[in-house]
Amino acid sequence: PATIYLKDYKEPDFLIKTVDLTVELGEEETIVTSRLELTRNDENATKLSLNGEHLTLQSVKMDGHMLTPDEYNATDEWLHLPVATVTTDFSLEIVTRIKPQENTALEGLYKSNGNFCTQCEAEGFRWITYFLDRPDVMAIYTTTIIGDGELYPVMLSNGNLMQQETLPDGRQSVTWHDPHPKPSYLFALVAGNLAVVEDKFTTRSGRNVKLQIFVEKGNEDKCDHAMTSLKKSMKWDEEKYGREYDLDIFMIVAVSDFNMGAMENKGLNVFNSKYVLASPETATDADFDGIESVIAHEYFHNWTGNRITCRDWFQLTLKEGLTVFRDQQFSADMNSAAVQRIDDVQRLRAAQFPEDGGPLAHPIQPQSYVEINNFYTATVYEKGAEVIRMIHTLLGEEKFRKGMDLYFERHDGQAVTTEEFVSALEDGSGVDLTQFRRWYVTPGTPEIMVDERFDPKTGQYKLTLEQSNLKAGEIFKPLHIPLQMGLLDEKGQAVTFTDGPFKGQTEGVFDFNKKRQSFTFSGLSSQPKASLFRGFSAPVKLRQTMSDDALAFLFAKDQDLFNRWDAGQRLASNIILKNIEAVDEDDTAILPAAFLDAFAEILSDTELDRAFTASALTLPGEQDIAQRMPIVDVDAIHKVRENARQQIGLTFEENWRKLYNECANAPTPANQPESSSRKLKNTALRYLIATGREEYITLAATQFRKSTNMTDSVAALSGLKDITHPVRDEMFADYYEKWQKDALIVDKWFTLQAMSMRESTIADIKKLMEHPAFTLRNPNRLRSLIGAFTSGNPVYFHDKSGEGYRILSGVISAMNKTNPQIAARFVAPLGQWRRYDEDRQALMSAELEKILKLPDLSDHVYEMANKSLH
Ligand code: HT7
Ligand code: ZN
Repeated sequence: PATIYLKDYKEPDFLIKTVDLTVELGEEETIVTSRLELTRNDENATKLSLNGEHLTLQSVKMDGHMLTPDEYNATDEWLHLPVATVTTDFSLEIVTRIKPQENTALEGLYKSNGNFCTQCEAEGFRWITYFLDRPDVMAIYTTTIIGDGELYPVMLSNGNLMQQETLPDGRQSVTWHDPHPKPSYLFALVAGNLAVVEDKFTTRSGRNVKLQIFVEKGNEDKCDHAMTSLKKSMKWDEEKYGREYDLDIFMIVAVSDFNMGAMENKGLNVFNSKYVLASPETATDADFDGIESVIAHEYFHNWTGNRITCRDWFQLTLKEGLTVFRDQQFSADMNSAAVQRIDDVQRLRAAQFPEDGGPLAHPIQPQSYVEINNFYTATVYEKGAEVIRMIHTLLGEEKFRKGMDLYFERHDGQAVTTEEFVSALEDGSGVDLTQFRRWYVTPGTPEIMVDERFDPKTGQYKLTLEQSNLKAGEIFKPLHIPLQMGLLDEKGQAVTFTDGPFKGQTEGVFDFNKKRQSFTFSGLSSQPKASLFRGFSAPVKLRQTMSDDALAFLFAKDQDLFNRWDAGQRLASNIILKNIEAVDEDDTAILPAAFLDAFAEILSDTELDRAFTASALTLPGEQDIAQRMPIVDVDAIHKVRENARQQIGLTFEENWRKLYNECANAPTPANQPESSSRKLKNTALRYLIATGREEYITLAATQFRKSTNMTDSVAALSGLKDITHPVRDEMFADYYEKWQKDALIVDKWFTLQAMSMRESTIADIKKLMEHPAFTLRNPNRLRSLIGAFTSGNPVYFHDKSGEGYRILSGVISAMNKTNPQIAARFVAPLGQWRRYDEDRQALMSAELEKILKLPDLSDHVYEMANKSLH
């Protein structure tokens, strides 16, 4: 397969001004007639090459003249047409036939539960018709959908509704027109027998916008939260960024078969139903949060992605990093900012750090790719968002807004590069970002070594930081890193700086832009404790040796809530790692007094937000701990972490019981959402179950039986999933019996079992793959079982028999042809093989080799497996 390089970018030879599409939907096949108005962009071009895949070409007309097959050249991927150099403007009419019913890849036009829908990002439009399918070709679209009005009463496309009629042959015809020029990846079409929930929003300049959410019939009562989230997002973007919506209608359609979370098509967002449908009985609090943030994310794309789009796919982070940053800001404003930040960083560390440390590492602006779908990664999205956040931190809120205003003003209606984005921020703010630009092209996570010196005689404290980045290799040059920090005195009070750029303040953002750099602070009476990279001000790994006591001190006292949480996580990881070294001699984790005291302090602090308390009292996950081991020992990590959980459960048993009862029965403190009480209550429940006492199994079972909300039901099941006990089987059976008709809830049932720690887990998973409700065809179902197993069950995925790896490679080979996008996404866990012992390395790489030998290997899977192996 060919590799595409950023350095080879060339403007298109021709541009498309208008697109007039007629899509005739049929039960066997769909006929697409595309009328294009084109114009020359390169005076020397003699050939127009249009992308097209999986299409049957019926006819081509140029300027009204029907071309004969010898006048064009159609291949599997292209339609080449000669164009005389004297021709400037011309028209084309292309008729193609496609089979959406047979489309299992969920790209282009496909059917989901009997409804037609599209997914065109990144290169799906070429599955619908021949086109210049690249984001720098922006055109105005008019779309007519024709089909059986009884089967498909709802027919939607981008823009505003122009006409709806019944044709003489009885078919329904609906025409939409989108006045905003857009790239083809933002095209959308939906047709089906769907229910609609409506609302409205008036923009601050007085435009009345109709809001519609289309769902399968019977789901109308599960749209309230999505609708509220949409209205909040629209208002927030006006207030925070001055961005208004620009059409008279905004539509969301929920579909059950979708490769990713959602898609920001202009005026017609298509969503995975997971990110729309919710009621307290059917969705957890985490699901509610997910919906709020994905609705916001897609809505915010209207300005960061749609009005201003990417010049080419190497610029993907231009829209994705920026939009993730904006949705994170939004969620922080809607909820507890500290908890939001903790969740965001946890996600980054869990998904992006391993990617950046492994064979699939790439800069947020990749320089080459084989298959662009493989670059919708945690790096482009989540690290991309951190890069924007660092610009925000360096500029400050006011200058950042000035920069963003200039970006919108300068580039509205254009397809641009990340360089143009950074220049606009620089010009709007007046802040030099020359060195900062290196973040865009540097792969790998910087590591920061810390050296501290205090001179009691002079009262001077000298902090020396050194940055390094193994992945950057030859191209390593120091990055411009915002160091947000403060100092704490011996009582834990914030120290006021007596000199330097932040004199008189207790916190500052320092420019750390050299390989090795010192920062000095004077006027101190004793050695301070430094609280570094507050709020996770840069996506770096801090390599700082700190005593348990020092970490416990920050855990208990730091003014910055994020760093308080982080100190607790570092402390717990240190302790677990120390215990792992001793695991062969003694199975019991030893939790030092410093840790238990700090834990007790947080446990009894009723002033803290309950959701924060829950996060602070949760031990780092097994994968977090694994990241700190040169060779990961999944079994030892699990054993020691579980021992620690049991010890914490037993040591604070009375506190957990009290907390459980308080959170379950007493009202939630004012200014905190109900969900924070559920989160803390269920944290307490997990520790109580960890004690091993039978009475808490009964408590979980009672919670499950009495629960009226999905959060508590799932938490109870999750608490029981690892035990072998009749109650466990009864609960899982009851749950399935009750919810078997609701796909999203059944997904949770699969996930919980995939993450079980019972000895029978591998056999159970194989059995579940044979379950009548399991299918490889639905990405949500696949992720719920196989995704949860590979990313959420390290012990059994890495079972020394190699069975976990074989399950995964079996799924990849089964999906390689039917849905290569999804198949490729499942390769990454095997790519981590170098992190494991020799036996596992051999087993994992053997599966990668097997995958590479598959007949008809897709480019998607090839690229991931090949990079993972070598
Ligand atoms: N921009 C959207 C990306 C997306 C996507 C990409 C490839 C294949 C399928 C896809 N579905 C959605 C989603 C987003 O980031 O907002
Ligand atoms: Zn996005």
